Amino acid sequence: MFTNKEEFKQTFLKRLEMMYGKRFWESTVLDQYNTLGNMIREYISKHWIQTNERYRAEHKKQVYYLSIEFLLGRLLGSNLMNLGIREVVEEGLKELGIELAHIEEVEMDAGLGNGGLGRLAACFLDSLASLDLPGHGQGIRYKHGLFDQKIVNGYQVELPEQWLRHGNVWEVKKEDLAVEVNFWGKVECYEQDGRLTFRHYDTEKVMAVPYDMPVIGYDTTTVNTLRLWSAEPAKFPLHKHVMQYKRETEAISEFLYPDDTNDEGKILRLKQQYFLVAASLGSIVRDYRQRYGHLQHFHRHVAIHVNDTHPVLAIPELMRILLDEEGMGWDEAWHITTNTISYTNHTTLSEALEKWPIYIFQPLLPRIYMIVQEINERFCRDLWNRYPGDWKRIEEMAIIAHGLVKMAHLAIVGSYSVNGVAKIHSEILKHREMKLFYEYFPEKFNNKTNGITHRRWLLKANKGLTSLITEAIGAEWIKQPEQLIQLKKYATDHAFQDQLAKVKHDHKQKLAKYIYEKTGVTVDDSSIFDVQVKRLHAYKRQLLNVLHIMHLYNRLKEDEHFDMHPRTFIFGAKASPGYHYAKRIIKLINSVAQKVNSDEQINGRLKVIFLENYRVSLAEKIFPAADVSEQISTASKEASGTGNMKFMMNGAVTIGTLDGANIEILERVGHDNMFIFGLTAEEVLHYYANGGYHSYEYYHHDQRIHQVVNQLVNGFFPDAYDHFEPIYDSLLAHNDQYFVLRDFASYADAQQRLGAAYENERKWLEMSVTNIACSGYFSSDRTIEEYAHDIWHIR
Ligand code: T68
Repeated sequence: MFTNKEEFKQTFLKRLEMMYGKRFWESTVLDQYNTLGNMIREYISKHWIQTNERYRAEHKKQVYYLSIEFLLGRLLGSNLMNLGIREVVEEGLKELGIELAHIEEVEMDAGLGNGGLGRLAACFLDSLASLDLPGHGQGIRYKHGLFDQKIVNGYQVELPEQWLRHGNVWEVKKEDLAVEVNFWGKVECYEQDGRLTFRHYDTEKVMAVPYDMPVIGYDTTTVNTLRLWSAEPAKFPLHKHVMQYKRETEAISEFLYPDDTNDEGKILRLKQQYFLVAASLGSIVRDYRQRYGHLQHFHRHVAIHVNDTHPVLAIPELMRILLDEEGMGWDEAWHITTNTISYTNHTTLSEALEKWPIYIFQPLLPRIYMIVQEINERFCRDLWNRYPGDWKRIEEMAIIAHGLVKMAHLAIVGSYSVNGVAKIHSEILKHREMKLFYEYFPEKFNNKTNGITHRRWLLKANKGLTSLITEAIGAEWIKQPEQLIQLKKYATDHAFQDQLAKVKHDHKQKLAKYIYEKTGVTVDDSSIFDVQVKRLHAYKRQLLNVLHIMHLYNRLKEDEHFDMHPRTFIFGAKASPGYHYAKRIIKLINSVAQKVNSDEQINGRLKVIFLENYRVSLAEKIFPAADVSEQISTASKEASGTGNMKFMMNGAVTIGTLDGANIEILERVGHDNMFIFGLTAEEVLHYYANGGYHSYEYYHHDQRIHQVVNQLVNGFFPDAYDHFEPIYDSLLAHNDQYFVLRDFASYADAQQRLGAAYENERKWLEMSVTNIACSGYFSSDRTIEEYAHDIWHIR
């Protein structure tokens, strides 16, 4: 391939001509991007093959991480970095008169996910490969990832996302490895050689075709695989309505999270889940049979991890294979299955816990449903033996009850490990949400605090900070991120602080430029960049942030002596298309932005920016430029959060509640380096147990709250008519479920402390350095080492 700049240039030019049949000077940036991608794939192909051969030869236990989402973002930059060829390529291209950065910008994000859960899966793949661990991803190759968001008149508009429009250089289609997946049909049961045998027939067949993407480790020859499945019609469909069959089949891998407010949508989602599971297990088992012949020791060589409940059908599907295809008895099959599957829970919000109506489940997956019924009956029998007569408990724990299949219950019963994603979250699971299960299976429950890959979120996104750190403490931290703690000795070092300030300021300038280009608003790059970027959800309380901004605005208008360091509040958030309340919050943020940004009287001391279409590639521009990280969820609601870690690692200081991983950040940086406010989880849960609180009292007694809440409905926003009434009602008529008004005063106070702290630049920089120094623990390398050691038992 190429070993130096000259060779790179030669190869690049030749490859470009070969691929596109034109001269370099005629090529587009897209041609150049595809050429580069193609060269990299070739560059790593040997290592990709060798990695698989090595795993096979060494009989290594393999982990398969099943996830309905993989939020990868762009791959060119991270692949070049992980391969250690970024400089050669960058310089080579420069000599040809092109900027690598420009080429990187034409890559479409692989946006096959919503938020935290999907991005976590992507970080985990990066860590697995970088730690030379045999772990692979399996997911769905959605034709359209999460929608593109446009803001029109302040409202969110959704457009279909088109990441495959120009093809995908990173994937290899493997038609020969397609797996057949069966839906609908009938099951017959007969006796053969003295045992009950089941036959699933008259089914609708779908071909699952794999597209493999290489997952390239950092500074290593390990290349793991992310296998994404695409749904295609069977070659010779024996179907009455061929066109309809074709449409319905392709729909399976068309969209991430189709609307499921109606039954048709629900069926499609359940189809997607079974499609992922059946295709993944089909290919894992086929591979395994080729190597070992029989499946009796399957669990010793394979670990299957289910990311939330979406792939939990892996449990009955593995049972089906072992029972119906391998002819095993129930007990042996159950032993293997429950020693193969492990499960991560990502939420305690009851509305997010999946439950499938039987009338949808049973006809679509008749054999799988029978197996789930059998699992349920056996489990309930065990419960009866343990808790004789305790019907209430058994009813609460059953997998099937009141016409619903409870996927979280199935996950716990059919796996050997159940983990939460931050300490507090795992405790809430054990002692509240899944209390009964914890009593019954205490040994299954454990915690794995989330992490993020420092390679994408620091090395790639913030090269200035990366060099600065390495100059100070050497480069070991890159392989051992917990070494970042060495930076603590530089926390009060003025020279180091000054360089850090410069790096931060450079990023703020760049982001200010981006903001201007996208929104036409000028922001002051010496103002405090206070950022809240995440999915829009009531519990994440973007509303608390925006009400406080309205309050600051009111003060600036009313009190000419009010002295405040200029602030720029930056938001990025997509709302689920059917989540109307969340969409109104987006409109509110934009209405406030319009009002504030155009008010000359406040003289630019306050600006509000909503950046549309928040996604991984935009996040990489935002985190390095942030001064303040907003992590203000209602305590007990945010399972972990991972944005909090990305901000911290880039030197932002957190204002946040005692929720999710914020608590573990606080344990490391201490109250001197973080602004904590609000109710604790215990207080919130206590309120819930006692019927909530009286938001009216806070509205009546706090003049600031009174004013901003009234402004939602009194014509203060002339462009929004009565559009904010539901927000007003959520706060007053519906008793403010998320304690926005309850936490307002405490939040405003924390904001004031933060503003005062920013005035002392030395002190602020000390806080910033301390946050970076303590962020190593939150590398996903640490998280993955814990999974590998405690759950998967791989080396
Ligand atoms: C997030 N969950 C948690 N869910 O909210 C966050 N859910 O606290 C945590 O840090 C992160 O997971 C990683 O553990 C999600 O992102 C979803 O996106 C989701 C999607 C569909 C159904 C349910």
